Amino acid sequence: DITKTWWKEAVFYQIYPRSFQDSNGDGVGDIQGIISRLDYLKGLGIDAIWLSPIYDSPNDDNGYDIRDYYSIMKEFGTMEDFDQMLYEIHRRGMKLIMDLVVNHTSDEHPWFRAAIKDTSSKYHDYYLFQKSKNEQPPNNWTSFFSGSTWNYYEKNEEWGLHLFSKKQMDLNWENEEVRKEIHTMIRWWLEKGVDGFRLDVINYISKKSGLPDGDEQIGKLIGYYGIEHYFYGPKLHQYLKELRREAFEPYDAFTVGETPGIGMQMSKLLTGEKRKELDMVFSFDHLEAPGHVRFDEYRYDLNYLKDYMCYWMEHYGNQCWMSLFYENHDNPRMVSKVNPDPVYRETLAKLLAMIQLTLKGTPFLFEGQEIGAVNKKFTSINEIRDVESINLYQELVPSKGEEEAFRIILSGSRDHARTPMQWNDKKNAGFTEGTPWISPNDDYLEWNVEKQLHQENSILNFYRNLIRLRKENNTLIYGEFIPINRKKKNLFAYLRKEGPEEFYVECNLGIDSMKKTRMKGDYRLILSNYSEPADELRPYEANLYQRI
Ligand code: ISL
Ligand code: CA
Repeated sequence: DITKTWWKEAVFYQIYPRSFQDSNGDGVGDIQGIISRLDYLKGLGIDAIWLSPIYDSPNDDNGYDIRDYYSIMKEFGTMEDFDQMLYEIHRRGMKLIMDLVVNHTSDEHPWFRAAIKDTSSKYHDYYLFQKSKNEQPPNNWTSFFSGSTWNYYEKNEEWGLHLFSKKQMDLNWENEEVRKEIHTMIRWWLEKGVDGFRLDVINYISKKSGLPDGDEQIGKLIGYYGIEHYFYGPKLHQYLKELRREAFEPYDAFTVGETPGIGMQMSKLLTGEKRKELDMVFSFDHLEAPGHVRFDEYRYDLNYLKDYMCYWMEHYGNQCWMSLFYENHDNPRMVSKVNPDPVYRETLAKLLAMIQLTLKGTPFLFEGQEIGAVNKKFTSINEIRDVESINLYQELVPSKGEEEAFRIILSGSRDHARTPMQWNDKKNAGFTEGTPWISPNDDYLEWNVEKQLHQENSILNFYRNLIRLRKENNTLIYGEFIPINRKKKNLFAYLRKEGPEEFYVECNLGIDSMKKTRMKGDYRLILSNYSEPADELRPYEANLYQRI
């Protein structure tokens, strides 16, 4: 009784365009670069591409600060390049989903310009401005990128709200005209033929009216003040239903919401098939172990991932469908979080691949994951480009000192995911002929696409095999998920079952060998991250069997 659709069967691949492939030597990835790598993605088995923002932007937050929703960032190319890319993606039988950033715009967007130029203009109400009696901001909310969420506009003697950087101003979704502008813009891209959208921080769009102070306790606990007033706002469902009706539905467009912090029950309400809101969400609770935040230095225990996944698989229901991911452009590399010891890098990367591609849900790979990319050993704050890291560093230095502040940045910086894609062992990993906007990880001589394409047992070919198996066997997509020996620490074993077809996955989540679970029946090993079978489950061993 699960509805079958293309996006449940697809394997998605996220491209961070700035870091993927430069085609003209200016050191910045671009659309022609992407076009030149489409055959590679097709060869890997990718069905759909999620492209991080490529709209015109002053790049305070690498495109997540949009100046013009209707044009392409000059550094990335032209609208003709975009049209060509879309054509080339479709020609290969793949789909394209765009990044939709509509919680905020750049402060250089013409709407915002008009809003601050003349407070009586209609555009003033497109954003969230407030007066304040004293010199203090209107409330105690804190920005995700450090400091207050309020920026003061002296000429107008008022404050403007920004949950992210002060160049990313929050839109006023209460204003119907704002919502209509957004619907029109979405339809314009769908009219071009794009297949759907990833909706940036879409659960933040509705703010509690009056924008009251955030609770002190919650602020201290979560690390950001005010979040309870917007992470699941009063009109969220209304706005999403309207978006779907007015923009997505007429084009049968696919949507995946980026929804930090909402947990399972709210995810169900956002994605329940009959509720007609979103198709899927990215939930993030599994990216850090409980009690930890991204900037902590700690080892991530995969037993937590197992518990989280089992819990979701068992309770999310048949009306909702999970997204499966560990990485994106906002997070350090998973292999590094779990175990940075290079001895385990390859085995661990393959174990992670096995889990991601055999659980029930839609896998989203992030560029570089398929070659086992790890965090870069940045050595100085001068190598860091990300606005979040730079702001946090500046906030920390006075109390912690430069060394400690940099250590914290190094643990959690989003730049770990943003170093150039490692294509080969040539200059700058084959990413650019010029000077890259961020320098590549220095392991690229050994770890690159070209090398792994030629090695039969590479991580890349492991991914390729898994994707192929998933495509050839619907059971790996729609089949029931049945955990085996669930309570046993470090063992992650499960069946995927549909009718007479059955697959069995067994994984060792730790570095100590362990006993195998005896299964009744005959199973044939079809994929393993070890070249020879053994009686024990070795460190990070991952095996896929098919019942015969
Ligand atoms: O910043 C957070 C807490 O540290 C996250 O929960 C945050 O809400 C989330 O990462 C939002 O990310 C998205 O929107 C941002 C942009 O910088 C990110 O790159 C994007 O993925 C603002 O547009
Ligand atoms: Ca370029």
